[in-house]
Amino acid sequence: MPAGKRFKVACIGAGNVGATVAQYCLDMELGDIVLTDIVEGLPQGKALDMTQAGPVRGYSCVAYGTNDYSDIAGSDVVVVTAGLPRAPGMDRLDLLEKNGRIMSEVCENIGRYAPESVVIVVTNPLDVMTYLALKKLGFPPRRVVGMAGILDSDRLRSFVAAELGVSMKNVDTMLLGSHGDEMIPLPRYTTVSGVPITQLMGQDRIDALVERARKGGGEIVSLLKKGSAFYAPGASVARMVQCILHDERQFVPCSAFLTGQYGHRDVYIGVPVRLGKGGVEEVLELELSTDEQEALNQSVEVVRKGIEGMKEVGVL
Ligand code: TXD
Repeated sequence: MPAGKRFKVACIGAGNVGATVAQYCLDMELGDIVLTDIVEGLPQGKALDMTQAGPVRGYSCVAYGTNDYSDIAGSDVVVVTAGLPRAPGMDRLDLLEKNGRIMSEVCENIGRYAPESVVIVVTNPLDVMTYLALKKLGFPPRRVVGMAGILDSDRLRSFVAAELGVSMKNVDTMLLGSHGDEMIPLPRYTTVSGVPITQLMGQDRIDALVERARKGGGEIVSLLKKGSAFYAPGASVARMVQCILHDERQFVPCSAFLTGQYGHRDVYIGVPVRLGKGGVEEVLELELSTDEQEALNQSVEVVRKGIEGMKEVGVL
């Protein structure tokens, strides 16, 4: 980056998650934000409000709201949260078609105005939408990555910390597979300051915490009644933005394109990656037990069905 120039982060979709990503990115002083949405006034209002928090929070970066895609020009990172939630009566294919069409339109504009960016996809169904984004953008796969694993792992970290009465900062974990119900925890890689939790609690407690993390999104949806989680998802995306812009090369779980790793190719699934300036710099292959490999294969099958579904409805 030339001296004196700030990074630029575009958030496409200024709803709950998009706006929270923007807010965390500003607070972390990662760069200036462009918030865009199809709803007129929404991104403008939220951007103005966020910028006005700057003097109190002590950041110099600003947010700009727009309904015009050309304003994302030159963005270093583009975060896509645009989409519709699954409404009552809408089946899986309906949602795939609707969000697939939105994703296609969004990607056409990213390709036109921010062709050098790293794109982080957040819209559900996550692995399927990230695959669609890759195909529509035609970017190298390392520059198209999905967010889900950091969120699932952060949920598990918070539950483990509460259970053991230790700081959340001391708990680390790695997991695989799709988002939520399909996640594959790796308790032997879940540690408190390097000590595996398998040495700190019984298998029954580990199972209970993993189950709660797996259903973590649903637990929040049923409490909120309307809408879904956005603070932890927003924080998880902001951490990915930070890894990329600051070339941190953190080892984190993300939805990444496989080219033979774990026995799969031409599909997106949650795996450990090294995340840095170029996006996904490497997919790390862990040794898996037979059960874990089997669970990953099943997760991949679900994603493949989603990809087939998009072909059925003519989005892909
Ligand atoms: O872990 C994860 N990946 C997730 C995914 C965690 C949380 C949320 N997850 C998914 O993200 C969720 O299932 C949705 O598919 C997205 C966005 O969730 P959010 O809670 O932010 O939804 P909102 O508040 O409904 O915001 C969506 C916005 C809304 O303002 C729409 O007007 C806008 O998307 N939208 C568009 N913006 C731009 N362009 C187009 N075409 C468009 N269509 C809708």
